[in-house]
Amino acid sequence: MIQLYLLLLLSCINLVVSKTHVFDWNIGYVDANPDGIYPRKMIGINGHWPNPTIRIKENDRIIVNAYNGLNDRNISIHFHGLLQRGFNGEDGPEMITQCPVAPNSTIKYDFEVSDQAGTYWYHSHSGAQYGDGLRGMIIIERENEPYKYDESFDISVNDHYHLETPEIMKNFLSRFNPTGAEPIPQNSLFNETKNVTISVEPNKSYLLRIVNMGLFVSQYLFVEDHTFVIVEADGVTVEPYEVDSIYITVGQRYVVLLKTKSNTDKNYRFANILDMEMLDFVPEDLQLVSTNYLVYNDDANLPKHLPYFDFENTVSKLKGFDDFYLKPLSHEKLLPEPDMTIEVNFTMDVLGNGVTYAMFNGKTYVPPKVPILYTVLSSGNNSNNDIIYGTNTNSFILQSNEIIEIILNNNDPGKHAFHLHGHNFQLISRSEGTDDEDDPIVFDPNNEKMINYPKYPLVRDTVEVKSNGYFVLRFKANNPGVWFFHCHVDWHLEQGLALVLIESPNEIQNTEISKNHKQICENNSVPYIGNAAANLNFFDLNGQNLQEPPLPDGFTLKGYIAMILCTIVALYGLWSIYNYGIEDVSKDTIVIERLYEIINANNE
Ligand code: CU1
Ligand code: CU1
Ligand code: CU1
Ligand code: CU1
Repeated sequence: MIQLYLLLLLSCINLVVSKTHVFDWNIGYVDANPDGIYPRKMIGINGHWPNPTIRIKENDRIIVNAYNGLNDRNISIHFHGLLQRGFNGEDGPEMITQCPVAPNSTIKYDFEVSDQAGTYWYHSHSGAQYGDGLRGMIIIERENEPYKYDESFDISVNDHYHLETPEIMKNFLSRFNPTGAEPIPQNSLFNETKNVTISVEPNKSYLLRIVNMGLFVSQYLFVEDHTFVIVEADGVTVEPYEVDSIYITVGQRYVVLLKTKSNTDKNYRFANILDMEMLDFVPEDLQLVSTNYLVYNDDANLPKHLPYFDFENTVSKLKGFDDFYLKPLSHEKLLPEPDMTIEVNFTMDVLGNGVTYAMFNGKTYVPPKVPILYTVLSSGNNSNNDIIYGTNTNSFILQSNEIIEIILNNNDPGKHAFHLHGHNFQLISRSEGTDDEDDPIVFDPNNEKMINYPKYPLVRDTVEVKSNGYFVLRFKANNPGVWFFHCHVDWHLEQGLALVLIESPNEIQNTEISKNHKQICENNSVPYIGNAAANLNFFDLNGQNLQEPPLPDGFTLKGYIAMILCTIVALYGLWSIYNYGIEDVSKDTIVIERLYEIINANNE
């Protein structure tokens, strides 16, 4: 009885304290020059770019009315890291939980942020669109912070491309890029610009909230002669962990404390460095190492820029750290043995159209014709049958409160940053990387070293898998919804490096699509009932979107013709050489001898 009373009291307090924040956003192009080198259009909000930071308190409500003022593109907005408990339909990824928002339409996102605080971000979830600027930070302030600080700074880092992403995509997903080489950025950004100065005072403690909002490249960050104490990873508070630098993949966040010196004689470099190892080639003019400044003294000089291209030397001096060893402050224990294991082997393969695709167990993710959440909502008792979600969406059905394990073996020489919507997961095992492509490190449940799981594993929402390595994740299926799991390197997501978790379909059916979200589908002529093929007979998949057929085995007709022609030409060549070889050369000898006679006669 007392407990019930307390619960009622708490919910009343909550009602009083929690606030609704309404954001009316007109999303449109803004002329900008982020790196100071190349003017280009960026996607801004209400006529401005960089975009605003959403700053709220725990348990507040967010309403975003986003008008698509771009004349040539669909949009969507995802709130990265927010668990959206009870608000699956507001999660944002197009064709997963909503339809793409057509030009001149306004989508309304409306949700409460319960039981979450820390550093998050919002970004477009339509193709690689956030690379064109539709991104910003979300800060959820805690009522009681577990650490003390005097002041805070928000920091974002980015890789930056000069061309707009639709243009980059044309060349990337093309048979003229048969190795699937990722587009190389032209620059990096720090707070959406370069050469940033951060003014600090001596003997103070600063809280830095850091997000990598990039499309592709992980970055190293450090402040010369200072240390960072990591206190939060992806919104999860962790036991303080002192490091000389951080390494942050796209999608990840770190919150660190930085203590300033007592001496104000000097200013210090604050470097952000693109991880060169992720690039297929490094153009001569790509500044890998960028320098910003921690300014103690306005009258003192700023130190010189670190050498732009000296990646190896700069990074080799850093001790770094392995996020695997960060411990949540909550001391959440290792979850028990899984009820369901999803094991995926990831490869990059060329399909019949000559384009390189990313595959989970031989299948690349291809978006369905109806957003998957809407298939769940319109399929009644069939929602528990994975057939209805199509053969190319990599969908898995999870049941309520099961413990789920995801084993991912990376049979690719690249590093990847995998992100799960709707959950924070435990990272319970992860290998180092290897350059030996023929012998990747594959997870083996009988290998004692690999199953020596930590008692209190790291919990986060975006995690790196190393080159030709593996990781193992666990989480409890306690958040009904349709949740995307994908590589946050958006070039790879565009190549289909994704799967979909359909968690507790029966419970999802207790929710419904908002009127506004239905209208969004209608405005874009995207169906919102039916299976993956938009058929109302849920087991008829005729017309569904499928991956390209494989490259043909052996030769095609064209190949045979080409081979026959080549053989004929080669035989003719051999015949000519043979003929030349057996020709009577005596006539030639007579001519040469005669020539010598003439030359000698002249000399005499
Ligand atoms: Cu997300
Ligand atoms: Cu994200
Ligand atoms: Cu990736
Ligand atoms: Cu996502």
